[in-house]
Amino acid sequence: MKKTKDILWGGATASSQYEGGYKEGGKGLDTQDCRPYLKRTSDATTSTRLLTQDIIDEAKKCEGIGHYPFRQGSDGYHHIDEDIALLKELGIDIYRFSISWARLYPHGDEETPNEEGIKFYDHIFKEVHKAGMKIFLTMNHYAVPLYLVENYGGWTNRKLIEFYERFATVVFENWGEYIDYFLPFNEINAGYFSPYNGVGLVKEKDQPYNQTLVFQSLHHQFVASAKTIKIAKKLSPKSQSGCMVACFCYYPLTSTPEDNLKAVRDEEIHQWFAVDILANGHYPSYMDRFFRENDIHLTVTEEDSELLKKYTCDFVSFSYYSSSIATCKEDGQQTAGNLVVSTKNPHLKASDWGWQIDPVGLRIMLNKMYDRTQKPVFICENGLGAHDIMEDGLIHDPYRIDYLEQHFKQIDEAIDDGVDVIGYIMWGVIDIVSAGSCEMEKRYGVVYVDANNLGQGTYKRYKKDSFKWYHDFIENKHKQFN
Ligand code: BGP
Repeated sequence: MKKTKDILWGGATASSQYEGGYKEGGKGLDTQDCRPYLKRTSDATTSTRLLTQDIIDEAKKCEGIGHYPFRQGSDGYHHIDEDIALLKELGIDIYRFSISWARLYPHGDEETPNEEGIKFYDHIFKEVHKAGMKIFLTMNHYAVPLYLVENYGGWTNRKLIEFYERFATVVFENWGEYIDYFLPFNEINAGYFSPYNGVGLVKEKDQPYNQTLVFQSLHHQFVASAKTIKIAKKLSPKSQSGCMVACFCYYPLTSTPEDNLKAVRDEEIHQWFAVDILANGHYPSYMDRFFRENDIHLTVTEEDSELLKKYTCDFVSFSYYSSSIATCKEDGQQTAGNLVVSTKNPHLKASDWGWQIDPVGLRIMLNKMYDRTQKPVFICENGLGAHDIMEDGLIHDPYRIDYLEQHFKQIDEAIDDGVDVIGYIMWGVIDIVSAGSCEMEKRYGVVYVDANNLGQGTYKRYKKDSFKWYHDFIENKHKQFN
């Protein structure tokens, strides 16, 4: 029986939110480099998340960093050695990071990779390995080369599967020996509710996304995921392959049967369908009705179905920040959440960004994910985005320590429930730019980066109070739990 003291404890970044150096070392522009920071208003998230061509054209005209935070991230490109040393000092067992596709393939359709990109990641893999940390690799974390978006239509084009295979082959040829766990895609279900981020689909002005295009793009990613697992089995036999979804943990607003049915349906379409395909190897039957009712017609070849069936993932993983409410009533008071807006839960407190804090929801998701797939489960993103204040080089973040403590207790409960948990990875372990709202000041880390939403600051690193807390927790974890 798995014990909490035996699981892995880690931290995560993502290339587009962390690296910066958006044009250095031969890197090409990607979708995230075109997302502007806009002062938070109700529609800011939409316009900085579902980009139209005019916003992209505007971004391409801007030569420098301008107000495009992902072009600078946390300036990891110039702080990588210092940051790996900090992670080693923190004592984490495993570091999750992603590769910028456009740093290896500036356009995305080249036959051979950019050598400076290979050198950059070669250094990272070797240094992280030398520091004694395991590696959890996210191959692609939202950033699609802009050239593929503008010249192929992003993932609507089946050609992207072939380009992705080239990318995966180079990754596993060069670094397969260093990779312990990997995801072909971050939050692969995000393509449904965030098509620009997830599948590189430019939004038509004043038009809803064409749902057949969205789900055909997702299908191409599912096939690319299966092909990546096939490549890894050959080139990196010791690595474990995973799938990952953003989890929303829907509760019905009332005990009416209608609200309960809505909670079932919302979870199916927002998170389970991608898990069912990648973990079980076929489209679940409830999607037939969804496609029929939404007039969605996919092109699925015999080979696609064979690949999905043969190359399912070894483990399942998810990001969890907050739980959500499902209701048939339209007038419920709304609040923000990771990637999607939810109805407010009157029983829960919310973060500074309105995300509803619910540690028990993490235990529920762990149980549901394990019961559904019977595969080992990795929590590969969790944490608290907050306004941290630095005074005289000190950052007191008791609210983050409390958030983490509460969630860790629920992981221990889930393991006691019999869930086979592989590990926990704290999101944004070093402050990075927020994926949803493009804000540097929405901080998750135990390491503070001195930079604001406008990219002003020294970019110096400072350990928050939570740094020592997490270090001591990992060091003494066997005393925390049974
Ligand atoms: C997930 C992404 C991460 C991270 C996280 C927190 O969707 O996988 O990239 O950003 O959300 O969200 P945010 O950065 O919007 O606070």
